[in-house]
Amino acid sequence: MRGKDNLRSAAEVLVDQLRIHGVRHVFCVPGESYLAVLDAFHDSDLSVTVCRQEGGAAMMAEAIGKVTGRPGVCFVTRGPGATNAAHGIHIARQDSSPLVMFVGQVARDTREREAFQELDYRAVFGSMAKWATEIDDPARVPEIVSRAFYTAANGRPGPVVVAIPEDMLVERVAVADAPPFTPIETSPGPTEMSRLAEMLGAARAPMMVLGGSRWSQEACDRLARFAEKYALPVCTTFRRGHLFDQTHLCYAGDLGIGPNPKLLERIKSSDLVIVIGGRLGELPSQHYTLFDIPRPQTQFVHVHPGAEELGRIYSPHLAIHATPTAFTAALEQLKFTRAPAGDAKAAHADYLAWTEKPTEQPGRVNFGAVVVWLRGNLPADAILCNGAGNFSAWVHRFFRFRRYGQFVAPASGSMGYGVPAAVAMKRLYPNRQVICFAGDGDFLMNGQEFATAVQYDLPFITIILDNGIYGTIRMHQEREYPGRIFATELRNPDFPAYARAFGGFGISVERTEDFPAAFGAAQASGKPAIIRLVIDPEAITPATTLAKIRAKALTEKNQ
Ligand SMILES: Cc1ncc(C[n+]2csc(CCOP(=O)(O)OP(=O)(O)O)c2C)c(N)n1
Ligand SMILES: [Mg+2]
Repeated sequence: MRGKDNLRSAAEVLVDQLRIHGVRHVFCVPGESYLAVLDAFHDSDLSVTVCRQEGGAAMMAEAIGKVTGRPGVCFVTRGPGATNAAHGIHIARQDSSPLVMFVGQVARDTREREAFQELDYRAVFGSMAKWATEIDDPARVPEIVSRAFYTAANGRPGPVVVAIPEDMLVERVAVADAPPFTPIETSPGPTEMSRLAEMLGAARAPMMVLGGSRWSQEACDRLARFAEKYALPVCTTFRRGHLFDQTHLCYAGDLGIGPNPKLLERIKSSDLVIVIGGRLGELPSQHYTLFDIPRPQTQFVHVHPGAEELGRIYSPHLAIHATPTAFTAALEQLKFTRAPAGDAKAAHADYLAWTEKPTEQPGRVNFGAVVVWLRGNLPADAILCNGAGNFSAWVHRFFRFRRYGQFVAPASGSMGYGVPAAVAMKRLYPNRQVICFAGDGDFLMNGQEFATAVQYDLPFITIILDNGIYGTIRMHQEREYPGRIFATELRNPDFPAYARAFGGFGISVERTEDFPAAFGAAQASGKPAIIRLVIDPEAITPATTLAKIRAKALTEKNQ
């Protein structure tokens, strides 16, 4: 957009630049520090979602980055706006998701005086963001925004923070737009691929471990075809279950918190482990115990899009610097002198046995049974979101993800993620069914974004697991300090009434058998909905109870 002088304000250049880079959605909480950008949005065709808290806005943008592989974008105000948003920046960092956050900044001539809400964003986000910068010169907006997109999306993706001083935004400039950024697919070289073929051909019991970002449906399909051709077992890491069709005959299970012990045994006895896309962080590596550091005890291949991640913790027998998408394309061309002789049958049978039926639980609502019902009744392209808490263990274990991008949850273990992620997914895919699972603690960390769902008519269903405790912490407390309950109990609001107060639909479920009807009613309402499940706090994991954990800890203490 140009004025009569044929010039544009820096804010207009910035918004034009977003459109050129393919941005369709922006999430924001407004601030007087970037009014000029809001005004440029006024005449643009971007879909702008105004949120209730910057943490929510940043998580929404992160969720867009997570499923599309292209940077999600949010705008927040200086100082408290930016620090509120830190939540989403941290998730983007740990989950390797592309995100660009713009922060309104004080005017350039007041900087360094600790002006109103002034912060030094390079310092504040220095260790959290992949790049943190500030634009001083309006003529450099195209250059810096372009770099922000390249940086966020390529290599190992991550968050970029760009501070935009308010006086800079209103300056008018004649400047050419930068062209659209391009995602760069780093392809493996022929030498590494032939070495991989040799290693696979020689392996007795190989295992593929999928994680991280930079996947696509195409990449997942190619990997599945390769696994099927050679009967290679495949597992997925913490909260990356959507990278492999879990009903596929080669699916071996979820390598996260509380994994199937048989999966762990199988990985430990593998003579070749191929980690594709992920960092094999603390949770999937079972607190860094699964493989020796730095040199794993088994033949170890690491495929990662970030060169700096290869050899960072594990010194691999073969390192392949490639994006999962490019790597899986190369896999399809792989030539063997000796074809791999995998056997995924037993691994998949172990997975099915572990997940087929819900476990017995105290209380009248068995969440495992609810998840099993959902897995049989949700459409194949439904999207599931959640935050953090023990409740998510039932989703990881009993749901069966089929498609890429179907599971949107923080590998970083950040509470409060589910509702913002569901808002973002419903904005991105209005015609897909979106379900959010939230703990009672987890929900209220960003429950205010339920108002955003109502404001934009986003009818997703939030299932709140109301057990009256910060269950995860209570579980650890009983393990470490049995019987000494402290700061883990919750007195909750009436969640269905909360939903109704916001203009949504709310219902409580006290027995497993009442869930399908409640779900139907939530769907039929056509509104954002909350279904509260009354969960017995004793039902702390699918495998055990609080009383058992306490008793075990007391016995061990007394020994
Ligand atoms: C932002 C954030 N704060 C604190 C924690 C620590 N934490 C992890 S799980 C948890 C309790 C979750 O409680 P709830 O949502 O009720 O789920 P439950 O474990 O009871 O199923 C807490 C406090 C965290 N992971 N993230
Ligand atoms: Mg709870």
